[in-house]
Amino acid sequence: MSKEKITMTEGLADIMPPEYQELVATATYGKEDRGWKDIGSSKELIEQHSLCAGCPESIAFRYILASLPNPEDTIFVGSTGCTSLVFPHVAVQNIHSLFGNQNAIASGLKRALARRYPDKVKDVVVLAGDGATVDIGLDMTMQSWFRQEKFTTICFDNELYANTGGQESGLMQKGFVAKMAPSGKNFDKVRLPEIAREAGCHYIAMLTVSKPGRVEKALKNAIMVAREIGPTYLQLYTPCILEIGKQSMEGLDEMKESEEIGGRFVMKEYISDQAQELIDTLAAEEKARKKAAKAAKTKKTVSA
Ligand SMILES: Cc1ncc(C[n+]2csc(CCOP(=O)(O)OP(=O)(O)O)c2C)c(N)n1
Ligand code: SF4
Ligand SMILES: [Mg+2]
Repeated sequence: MSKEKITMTEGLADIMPPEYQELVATATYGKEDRGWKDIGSSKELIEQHSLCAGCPESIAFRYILASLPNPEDTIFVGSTGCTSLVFPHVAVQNIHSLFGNQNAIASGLKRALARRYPDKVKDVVVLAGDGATVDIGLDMTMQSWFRQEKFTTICFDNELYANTGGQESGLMQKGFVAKMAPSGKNFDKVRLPEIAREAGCHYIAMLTVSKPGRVEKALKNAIMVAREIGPTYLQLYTPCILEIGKQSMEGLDEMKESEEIGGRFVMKEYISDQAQELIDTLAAEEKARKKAAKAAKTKKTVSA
C-alpha cells in the first residue's frame, strides 16, 4: 500500500486549506494494522455522509472503512437502499449494482480481477441492506456461496426496507409493524447466518455495531478468509432509528439492548475448520510481529 492516492502538488501546497493538509498528513493508507482507532485520521476514506443524523449505518460504515486491511485494492459492490447513499462520499472503488444483483456482479468482478491482476491482492466486498441481500437478492446471494466465490458479503440489517419508507423484510422480527406494513409481520426473522453456514460460507458473524473492536475483528477475519479460502458473511444490526421512532442519539442504546442475553442480536460466529486454522495462523503471525517490534523499540531505547 502507498500514500500515492493523496499526495499534494508542491506548487499548490501553500494555498490548500488546512483541513486538506491535515488529511494528507494523517491519511492511513499504507499504515499496517489500521483499525477503528484510526477513525479520526482515516478521514481520507469517508469524511461526510448523507444518511439521517445518528443512523447506525453511518457508524458501521466508518468502522468498516477504518478497518479494511487493503483499502486501495478493495472494491465494494453496493445495492440500492440507504446503504448506497454513502458510496458517493467514499474514497474506495465501488460499483452500484441493480437491486438484488450485487452478489452476481461481485462474482464476475472477483474472477475478472484474479485474471487481470494475478500477482495482486484484490478484495471484493458486497455491502447491501437486508431487502437486497435476503429478499430480492437471495438467489444471487446463495448461489455465490454455493459456488464458493471468494468475497465477503456484508448485510446492514435494519430489519426492513428503510429507503422506500418501511416495507416488511425477511429479516424483520415477528409482529413488527412498519409504516408500510401495517398488519405486522406474520413470520419469524429469517435465520440467514444459519443459511449461510449451510450454503458453504467459511466465516460468519452476526453482531451489532455497538462495539467497534468487535466489528473490526469480524471484518478482518471475513476479508482474510474470503481472500484465502471462500465466501464469508457478516450481518450487522444497524437499526433504522427513523422507523423505530428513536432520536439520533438513541441508536447505540437500541443496539446494546438487542445484544443482551436472549436478544435478537447476541453475537454469533460460525467458523469452518479451515477458516479457524487460517485465523489462528494470522493471529500468531501478528503476535510475533508485535513482539519483534517491541523488542526492536526496547533495543533502540537502551542503545540511545
Ligand atoms: C430492481 C429494483 N427493485 C426495487 C427497487 C426499489 N427499492 C429501492 S431501495 C429498496 C429497499 C431497500 O431496502 P434494504 O435493502 O433493506 O436497504 P435499506 O434501505 O433498508 O438500507 C427498494 C425495494 C429498486 N430500486 N430496484
Ligand atoms: S431512513 Fe433509517 S436506515 Fe435510512 S438513513 Fe435514515 S435512519 Fe438510516
Ligand atoms: Mg433494510
